[in-house]
Amino acid sequence: MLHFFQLFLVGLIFQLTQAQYYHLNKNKMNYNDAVKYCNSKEMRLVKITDSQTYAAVFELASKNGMGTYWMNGNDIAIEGTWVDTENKPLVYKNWHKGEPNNAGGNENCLVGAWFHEMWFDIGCNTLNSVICEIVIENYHINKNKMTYNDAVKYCNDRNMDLVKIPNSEVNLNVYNLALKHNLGTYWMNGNDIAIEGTWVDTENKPLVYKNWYKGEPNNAGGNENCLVAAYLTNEMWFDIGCNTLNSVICYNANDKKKSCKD
Ligand SMILES: [Ca+2]
Ligand SMILES: [Ca+2]
Ligand SMILES: [Ca+2]
Ligand SMILES: [Ca+2]
Repeated sequence: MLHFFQLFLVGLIFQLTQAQYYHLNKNKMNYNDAVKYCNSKEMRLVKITDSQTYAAVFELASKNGMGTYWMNGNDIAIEGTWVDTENKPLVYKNWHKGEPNNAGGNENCLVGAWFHEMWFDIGCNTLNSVICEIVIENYHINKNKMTYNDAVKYCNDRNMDLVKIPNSEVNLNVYNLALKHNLGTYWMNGNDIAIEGTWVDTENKPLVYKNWYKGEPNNAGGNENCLVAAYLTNEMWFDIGCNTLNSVICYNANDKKKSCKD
């Protein structure tokens, strides 16, 4: 059991840098699987928009012994026209001398390598490590404190949802966003208003993933029916009165990122 967890922890390293939030996986996979892997964490394959971002990513990859790693870019649709997973042209490029060379007529995906601070085109079915990043523009953060119902409405008014936490990776992503914005306590999408002890989201779907703090949910005073996370206790959850006042994180669920062949 211990052995399994050690392997798990070696494979998944979460790193925080100044402006961006990254998740590294040293397991090697093809480009499409890398795109899907990141999307499954509500993240995306790392996008390099400028030289500073690239310097940060390269340093992170080198420090963690990533070898070769996918970055967000391909010329699958039109040879020589490099776009990201949202089909937007790559603005910043950092090709190694002589690259992209489309060797063998079939190098359509973007890879970085530890031994050189430059980019290569490579076959999309080759196997490389993965760097994912939080899609910050999918989140909207409001430090103003409000009740649970007001938080739900605040997000809905923006055509967003109060943030849902489907798994531990998203929980950590959201927690890191909260930390960066000094949120203190913030609402998440969950309540047991209708049936005490039965936790559902705003669509009345049961919460699958839970991350309660020790002794929680305790329904203190018989009236704690809404879901909150607190800065002080890392990324753990509490039930709390729905009329208490907490900050808000909304998520844009309508803007699911497309993987390059879906
Ligand atoms: Ca190509
Ligand atoms: Ca090449
Ligand atoms: Ca309760
Ligand atoms: Ca409680």
